[in-house]
Amino acid sequence: MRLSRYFLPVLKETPAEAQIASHRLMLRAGMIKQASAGIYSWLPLGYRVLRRIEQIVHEEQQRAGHIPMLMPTLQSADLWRESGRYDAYGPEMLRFSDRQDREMLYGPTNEELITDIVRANVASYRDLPLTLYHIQWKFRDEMRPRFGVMRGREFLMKDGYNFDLTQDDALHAYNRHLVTYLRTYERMGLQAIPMRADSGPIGGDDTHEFLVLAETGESEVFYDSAVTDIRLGDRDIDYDDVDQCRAVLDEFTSLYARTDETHDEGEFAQVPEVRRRTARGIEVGQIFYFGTKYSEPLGATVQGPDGKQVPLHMGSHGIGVSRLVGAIIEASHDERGIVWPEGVTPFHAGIVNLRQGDPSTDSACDGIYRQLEASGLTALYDDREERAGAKFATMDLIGLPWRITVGPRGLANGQVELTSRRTGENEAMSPESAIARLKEIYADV
Ligand code: P5A
Repeated sequence: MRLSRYFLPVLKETPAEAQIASHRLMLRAGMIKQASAGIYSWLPLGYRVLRRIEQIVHEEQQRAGHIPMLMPTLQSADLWRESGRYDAYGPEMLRFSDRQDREMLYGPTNEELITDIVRANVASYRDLPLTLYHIQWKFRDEMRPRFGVMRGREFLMKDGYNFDLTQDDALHAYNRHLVTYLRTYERMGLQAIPMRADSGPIGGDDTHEFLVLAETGESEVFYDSAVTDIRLGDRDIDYDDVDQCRAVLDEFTSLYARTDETHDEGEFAQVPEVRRRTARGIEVGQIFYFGTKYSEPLGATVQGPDGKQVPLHMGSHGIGVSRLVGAIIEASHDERGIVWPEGVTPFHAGIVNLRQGDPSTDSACDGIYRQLEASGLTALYDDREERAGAKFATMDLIGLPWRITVGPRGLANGQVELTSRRTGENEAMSPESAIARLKEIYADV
């Protein structure tokens, strides 16, 4: 993409309404624009990051055999009456009527809708296990929407639902989701710690939230610092292997790590004092096992191996896709702007032409741009007639992890500069070497 033809409305001033870094930077970098309280338009740069995050979520869900689909945003109140949640959900649910006076709502979550699909179409234990998911906008009329996309009213969620014959099978699905989530967050350059939490309006006994530690996080968390040393890394996980998934859950959840909802001072006191931590965290996902809470009232049963009808064991699992954009920025920025992890960057590299209009720099930039795109890497080429300082400031603000700078002096020696946004390190090399280096870097992402 050539910047002269793109739509990147960066702001010079720091917006007064934004209290935390990610919100400020998303506004300044022209990623979002508020439409009304807690509701945002995703401008082109923000939309690219959102799509990258969705892509990673899709890949990791499908790696585990979970099946993508799409349910609507609007739902009928009738289904929620069947489950008993229509009245229980309270003022966070946006309710309205259509022209036929049918009561409708904007879905805050989809347990009822998916259970309705499954009860109509799954009749036998032979059709199980089944995990369906979608990535769809939700609406929750939060009392205090704040921090930009972190706590929106309209927000994008990946929500997945498992249907199993037995509690054991459903607990395997729970563990399997935990592993997929760990991998998903690590690919985004994040450490998200599973912490025992409260199940709130979704219900059930087993639930973990995934928290990214950050001073600006909304949740208070208590944990054993040793939990921050554990990584999933690139271990090969067989998602059908019950013991292997269980072992990962045990490894990640046996040390003390809880949100304030389930915190227990007595148990926390058992953690060696030097490792006891109280901090804040951003909740980027949550998994639930709730058994037959929805399948029983909605009559979602299957015929078991013995011929008897049994209610399905279920769980649901959510990732805050739009919130993740903010969480990643909270975890990765500096005083000049965003620093995107390679996994989610909106463009793989920026190209800065230090002397626009000079035939040699123009043609070198064009060549680099074409070669990057031909190798499947995306580039944002700053081809505007601007001062070098202004071009660097824009690149730093929008946070592309790598920048190729092309100036007449270097080019006279056949060299350009490759700069890391994270470390600020510069290296002079030929355009071919810079392209080869970027290919190498992104091959592992
Ligand atoms: C699990 C999937 C559920 O709704 N039902 C379907 C279950 N879980 S949850 O924890 O309530 O939400 C899942 C994730 O969505 C994000 N989230 C939000 N993001 C931005 N703004 C909000 N107002 C908001 N509310 C929830 C969180 O990341 C949460 O973990």
